[in-house]
Amino acid sequence: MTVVEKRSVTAWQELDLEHYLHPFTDHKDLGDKKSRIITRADGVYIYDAEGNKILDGMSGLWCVNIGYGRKEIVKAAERQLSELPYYNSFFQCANPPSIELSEKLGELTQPQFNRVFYTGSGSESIDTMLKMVWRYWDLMGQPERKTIIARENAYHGSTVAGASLGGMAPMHKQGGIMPYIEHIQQPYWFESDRQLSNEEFGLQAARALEQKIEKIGAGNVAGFVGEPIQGAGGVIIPPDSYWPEIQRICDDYGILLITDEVICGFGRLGEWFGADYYGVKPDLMTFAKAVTSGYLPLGGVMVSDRVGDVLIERGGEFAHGYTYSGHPASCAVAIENLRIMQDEKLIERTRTEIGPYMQAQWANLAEHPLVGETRMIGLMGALELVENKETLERFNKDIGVGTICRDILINNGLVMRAVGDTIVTAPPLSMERVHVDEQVEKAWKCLDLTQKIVG
Ligand code: PXG
Repeated sequence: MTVVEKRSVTAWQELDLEHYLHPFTDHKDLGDKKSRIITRADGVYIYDAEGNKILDGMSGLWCVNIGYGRKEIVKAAERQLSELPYYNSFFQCANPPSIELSEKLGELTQPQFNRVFYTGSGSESIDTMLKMVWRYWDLMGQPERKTIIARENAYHGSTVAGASLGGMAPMHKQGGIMPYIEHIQQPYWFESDRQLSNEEFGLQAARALEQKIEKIGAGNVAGFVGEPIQGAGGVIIPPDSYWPEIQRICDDYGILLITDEVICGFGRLGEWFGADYYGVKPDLMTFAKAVTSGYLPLGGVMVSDRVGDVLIERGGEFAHGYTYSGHPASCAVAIENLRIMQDEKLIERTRTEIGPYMQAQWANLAEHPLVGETRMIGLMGALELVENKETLERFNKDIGVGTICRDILINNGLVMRAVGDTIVTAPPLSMERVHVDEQVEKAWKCLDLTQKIVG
């Protein structure tokens, strides 16, 4: 049984160019280069139609945390699709997998979380969160509390609310920006003038929130949203002083704290959620990606009792929801995925074994002449490419050294992402030491090859 016809690589590429508009892609540019057609995957490797085996240092797109090819997941999906492939959760209906997953998520999250609202993606989770925040303050009798403060260079998805809350200038340019959204600086020490110590800089970056609240007027502010570690922005690991100060400010002003856990959630940092890693207590958490390890689409918002009790006790109907909210097959896959994470202790392993091993190997890349800084928490890391290792001066942007390096990496059997001149990685939590060694050896070799071109 085959669902997709087998074709030659060039036939796939031609059809792709003709008919398929890809996300975040310059199609004129793609026309010159052609797509790489990924045909299968197993463990920590993906395979393309030309037969290349590539170590996936990005877990797909920050999501395949348990690795590829897990037959238990396929069976869970098959069982559910046979029994009940779809039914909606509107009109007083529910299905067993979505209920069981809700119970499970209540157990895995901090004690204030006992309820979940399902979506189909991270972007939809962000939209849901925004509407919940507005609804909450309306029901609290403070409808003027509308503004949500987010960070520059944050990524919160591609829908209009996601792009607006995100801090990506090119997205704002093309999609506009919604009202009631404000941005403050990101806690990116390497990009700062580096005059302050890391810890002092963290405090200063957090206090930008306080200044913004004062400027807008505390009575107009609804909440603050941030990724525990910014992912798509370049794996920006905040100084340890940052999140406790953000928590202090949110508490002082009574505004809602929202962590966007779409990347950090489900083990990436060696804890279930980024909020757990940083010891903060959010009121809402958005999630997606690794809740199913990407095997099927699913997202959601964890709702604390502070918000949930008000929505339910005072709110009547919350006029919001999606066809695929609580999709039974996605929820069944999520349950099996979380079982695997727990039974195989993938998160403890990330915290105490494979994470520390990878962090130590990754840190060795700092010796390379092109590398100005390395950083990694759990299995989420970055390295900064610089022209001058002493002064940490970057290359001229027009050179595109990050993209050059990224292309060399994939042609040598390793996927990592380039965010400008920052190379980022988030490999599967199922990595073994041999895979870590392979990744770091390949990275070093490709840095050498990059240096030959730009050095
Ligand atoms: N929040 C965060 C923190 C994310 O990383 C989203 C929301 C949106 O999720 P959906 O499922 O709607 O895509 C994301 C998504 C990249 C890249 O290039 C990162 C994401 C998506 C696409 C590309 O690193 N993150």
